[in-house]
Amino acid sequence: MILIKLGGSIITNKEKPLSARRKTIDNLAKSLKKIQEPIVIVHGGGSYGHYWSVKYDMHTKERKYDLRGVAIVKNSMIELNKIILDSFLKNKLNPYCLPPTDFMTGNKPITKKVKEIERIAKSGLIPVTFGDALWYGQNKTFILSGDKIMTYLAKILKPKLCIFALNEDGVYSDLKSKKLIHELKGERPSISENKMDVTGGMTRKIEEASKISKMGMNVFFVNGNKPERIVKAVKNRKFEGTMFRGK
Ligand code: IP8
Repeated sequence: MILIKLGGSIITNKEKPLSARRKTIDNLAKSLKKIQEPIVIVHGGGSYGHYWSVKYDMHTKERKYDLRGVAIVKNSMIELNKIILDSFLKNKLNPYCLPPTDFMTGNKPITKKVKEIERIAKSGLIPVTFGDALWYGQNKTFILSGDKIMTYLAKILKPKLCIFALNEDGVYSDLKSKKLIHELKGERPSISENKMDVTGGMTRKIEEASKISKMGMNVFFVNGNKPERIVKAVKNRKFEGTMFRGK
């Protein structure tokens, strides 16, 4: 099984609120069609979920956030999710929409439900889940990042490969020269922070990728604008991006 995160920066235009990059999403779907093994998709919030989370000052900490914000963030994620599902359907994939409420209780994954995701993927359907605003309990809510979902799913499902599709070639050792790091073995590179992202942008991704690779799985950061690189990584094990080697 292959676990793939479609980052918000690749599926939406982060400069413009509520704008999906439909052509890019279609191209990603076309490439995913070429993968012959079970896949599970997680997608981020980009200029949908993050736009509203910033407006309503909502974060990953469990708190009593404005309920209007909770409702609006959730609604915007459904809207973005629908765009992804429609694109998958149009490109002859069979997506199976799974909001995180289907396998999370509070801030914990429900193991039995997560294991079911693997069976769904093995049937040929493609489970599609996403970062979201979630109920925590005692009138508290929180923003669950799709990156965190990747770690939860990886821990239980032990995919052959975890892929993060980004709007960059991978992790750069130097942001100015964009010198790509091809492989990381446990060490964590320091990078500058993205302020518009309530869940922590690239820093969060690197943190989750390190956690997953420490559990023994390979994690691959790839440019989602070049979706054939995803297919190559899955099929030929040729990696044009940054590989976090599992230990
Ligand atoms: O973009 C967060 O998911 P992420 C989604 O994967 C929301 O961090 C609702 C902001």
